[in-house]
Amino acid sequence: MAPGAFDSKGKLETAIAETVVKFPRPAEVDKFTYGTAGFRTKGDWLDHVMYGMGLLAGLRSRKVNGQTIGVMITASHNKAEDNGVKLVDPMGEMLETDWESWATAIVNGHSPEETVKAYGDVLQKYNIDQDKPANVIYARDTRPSGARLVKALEAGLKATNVTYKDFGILTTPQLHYLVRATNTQDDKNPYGEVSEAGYYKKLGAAFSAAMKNVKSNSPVTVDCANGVGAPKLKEMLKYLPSEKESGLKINIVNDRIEQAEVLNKDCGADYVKTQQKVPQGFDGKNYDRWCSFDGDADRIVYYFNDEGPVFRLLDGDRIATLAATFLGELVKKCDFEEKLELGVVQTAYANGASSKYITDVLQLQSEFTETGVKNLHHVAARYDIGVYFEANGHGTVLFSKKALDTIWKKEPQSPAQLENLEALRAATELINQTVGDAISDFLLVEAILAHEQFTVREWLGMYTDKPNKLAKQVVPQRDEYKTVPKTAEQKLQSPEGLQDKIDTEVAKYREGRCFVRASGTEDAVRIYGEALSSYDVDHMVRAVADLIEIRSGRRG
Ligand code: 16G
Ligand code: MG
Repeated sequence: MAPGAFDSKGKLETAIAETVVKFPRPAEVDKFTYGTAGFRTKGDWLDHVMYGMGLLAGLRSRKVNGQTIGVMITASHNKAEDNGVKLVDPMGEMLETDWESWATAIVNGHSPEETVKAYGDVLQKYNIDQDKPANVIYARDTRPSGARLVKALEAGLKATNVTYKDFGILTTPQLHYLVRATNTQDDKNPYGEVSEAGYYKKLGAAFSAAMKNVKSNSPVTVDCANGVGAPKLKEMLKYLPSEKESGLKINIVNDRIEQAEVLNKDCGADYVKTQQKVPQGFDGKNYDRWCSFDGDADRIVYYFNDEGPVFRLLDGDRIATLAATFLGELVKKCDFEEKLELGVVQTAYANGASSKYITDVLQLQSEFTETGVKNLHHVAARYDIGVYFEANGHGTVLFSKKALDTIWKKEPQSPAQLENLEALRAATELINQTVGDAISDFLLVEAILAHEQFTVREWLGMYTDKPNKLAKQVVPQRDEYKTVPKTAEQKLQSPEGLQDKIDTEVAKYREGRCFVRASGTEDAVRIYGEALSSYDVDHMVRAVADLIEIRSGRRG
């Protein structure tokens, strides 16, 4: 490399400087930050960010010896005018945390020189050889701004000599699947075919295997949030056993992707979970089984109307306990010579009754991490079988290499054991190992309900939720609210003295648990509380909210 030049030809700095000016920073944004789920803001303001992510994706690929990196353009459950972007690492997992600050640095340059410098800083920091190959694949959800943003991304990729492929419109988990499939093509056990059809084939075959000896309690209705989940689930149906074979009838509602403004509007997983109500378009009778995907189909929640009608939610905690029960039983029945350790990972927002059920009834290990999928994912990966779910419906199950070897090598000792082994094997194929996936989780839940012959009522009856409340309090400066490390965000270390006051308040309530943490996505703090009765919860959460308001007022 020539002194001071990024590549052997010495042309790269000029290429970046000349192209970045075509995607100027929007005046409206002071600073972009790569948060829990990447960059996310109004689609109109993201061209510059997208260009920068093209640069960073190429750097990341070169850093990992040319393995393929993914770029997903989506704003998940946000309104249609928003958009966002996140990078996917080689095994389909979220971008390594250390690189988030580089993402922030590379998109916040105020001049072409600053962007070039940020690029050079990454090259230098990781000793990256710019002349080596780089590979990137990308996809986007159904948002109107997606097609334009792709152009900005491609400009960043072209400027830095990256080989790239556009996979068009996909769900977020499909892109994660493709990244892993691409990077394992030459392995003994490739993750799957590198195509959208490969995804459906893999899941379809696994679902057929899982349903081989059982029949479903039909039907189920899926609210697709008027997002990308709708066309993709419709495509998935073509690869599933027929209604006659499986007993499962799948209805799809909220599939109007051509009307951008209805995306996530009064529907979808986030709406149902936060509003605790059925979505727009709901026409179910009591006890009808419904579920909702979010806008990019990486989250799912189930629900039904009970007598009354009373709305009943079967959220991520319920899916985690259902999956852990099912997998735990199968592992026991398969009687492996080698012990497989099963654990369930949740965040502090998990209902206490679900955690108690995991430890006391299922006798499994239960752990808590900080909010955000990447945090749960890493802890779950330490188990042979690690189930992780956030209450909001994002989660999956991870199988270690040891678990997979054990499960696939075992010689069944009886026809009954063979059946259990086949069901377990099917589960390892059905579950997306890279990230929470609404389509994959949906098929898993449907297969489990068929195996257990559970109605939604019986599923709900596994345990009784503790009365709880999640409140939000807007504060002048949310970053003042910092939590003590390794407490799963349940203790504040600042503002000083506030945690003591919260503790004093919470101690007044029977079986009270309450914590405050700054949101990573909104200018507010969240207050979560649980206690023996709804009356207690309401009072406790209000009292804690008052403590925060008094503080904010003082600042004011
Ligand atoms: C992001 C996270 C989600 C988390 C949520 C918390 C990913 C892909 N998404 O959407 O897992 O539950 O943030 O939001 O990690 P909050 O910080 O506003 O409470
Ligand atoms: Mg999402």
